[in-house]
Amino acid sequence: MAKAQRFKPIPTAPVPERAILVGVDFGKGEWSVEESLSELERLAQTDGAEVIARLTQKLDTPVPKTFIGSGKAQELVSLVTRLEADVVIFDDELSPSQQANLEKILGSHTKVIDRTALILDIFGVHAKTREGRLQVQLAQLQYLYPRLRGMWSHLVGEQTRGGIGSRFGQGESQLEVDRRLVRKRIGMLKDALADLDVRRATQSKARWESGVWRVALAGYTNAGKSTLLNRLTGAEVYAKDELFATLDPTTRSLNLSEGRKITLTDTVGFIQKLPTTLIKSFNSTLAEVKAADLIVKVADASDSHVVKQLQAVDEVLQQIDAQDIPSLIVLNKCDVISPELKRTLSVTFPAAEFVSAYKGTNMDGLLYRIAKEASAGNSVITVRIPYDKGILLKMVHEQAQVIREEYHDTGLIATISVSARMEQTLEPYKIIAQS
Ligand SMILES: Nc1nc2c(ncn2[C@@H]2O[C@H](COP(=O)(O)OP(=O)(O)O)[C@@H](O)[C@H]2O)c(=O)[nH]1
Ligand SMILES: [Mg+2]
Repeated sequence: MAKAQRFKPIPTAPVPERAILVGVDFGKGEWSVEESLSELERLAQTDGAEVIARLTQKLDTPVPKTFIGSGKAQELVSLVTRLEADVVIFDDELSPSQQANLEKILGSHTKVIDRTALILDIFGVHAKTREGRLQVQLAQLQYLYPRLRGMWSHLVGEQTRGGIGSRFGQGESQLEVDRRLVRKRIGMLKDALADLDVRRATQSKARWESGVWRVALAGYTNAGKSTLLNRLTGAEVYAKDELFATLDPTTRSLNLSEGRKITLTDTVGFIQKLPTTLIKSFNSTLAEVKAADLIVKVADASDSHVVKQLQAVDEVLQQIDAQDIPSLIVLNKCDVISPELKRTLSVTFPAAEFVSAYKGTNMDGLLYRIAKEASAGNSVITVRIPYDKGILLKMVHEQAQVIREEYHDTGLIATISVSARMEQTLEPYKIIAQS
């Protein structure tokens, strides 16, 4: 007889936390405070919260003690009480003391976090690879470290609360919240990442030497980078209508129509106000972007902020010193935009390629542009490659555009169009063309 089924409680979805968003209008920057708060709302939703109110204030500079003015802070207190909010999320990064002061004013039942903490929390959930997780942990601990005093009372008082903005550090025992241990852990994470960096650099050098041309997909979060990688290479990267669905870089190879092999890498998405600590700790992920021969900037043409999103992408590229790498703008999701919008966008971005990664529209056009970039700056050389240099023969056939080839007793004599990098590798085999 079958065993009696053991009773299992039906799992219930966690009750979403009630969040109030706070934004300050400093009268500068590309994004209005409302636009920036709408994005913060999406981030909060991604992290499992329900936004119940927004509070904004116009200021020239943040108020040192509480970021917002004292009158506004009182307004926030009554709003929190009236609406029974669990968490207050500031759109800008709070200093540790501002955060502590606000928590004091709001009382121990309300968490105070900022955009950075929220993004770090989402990253913690989405990082899948060892390297990704180490990077997120490092960023989280670096963020926590100066805030430990505040967090300490928080954790002691409300150990069962959990929820958004508090998942990182989850499972750590009280002892581990000790500053000294955190410092030690930060050191260990840095060491582990440095080891991985060395390995990545070795792989990257090998790829460079093999002459494989590399394309990195960069772009705002949710622009469709992962969908595009999947479409072009048949990869199965997680793609979802969510902010920061993918964090870990994935590289796949792809054959261009002329037979040449290139690689395509999907990386972490960008966002405006991306915390600098995060950019720093995502060094190894972003190294993939820095090492690219071409950066394909993927943008969501159907988003009303497409222009600003591309600016934010350029800002991050500048911060990681990748602004001089050749790039190409791809306006994605063109299946859901009107012909009028398409016309307007093609005036704003005359060199952009319109595609739909989802439908597979204009993939040929995009690949043609990539191939053209791949052979830009090429020169035509003639080489003689002995037959025992199998790797070089393979390289010529896979990486170069062969214009003419003849098989002689002494080796393959080929006239090929190659990049400067490959010309350097083939330098010892160059011969003067006879024609
Ligand atoms: N309509 C439409 N949706 C798309 C297209 N490309 C991606 N998406 C959707 O946009 C969302 C984000 O895509 P994803 O590839 O995860 O974006 P990523 O954050 O840049 O990697 C997903 O829901 C995709 O299905 C497209 O060409 N058209
Ligand atoms: Mg993605």
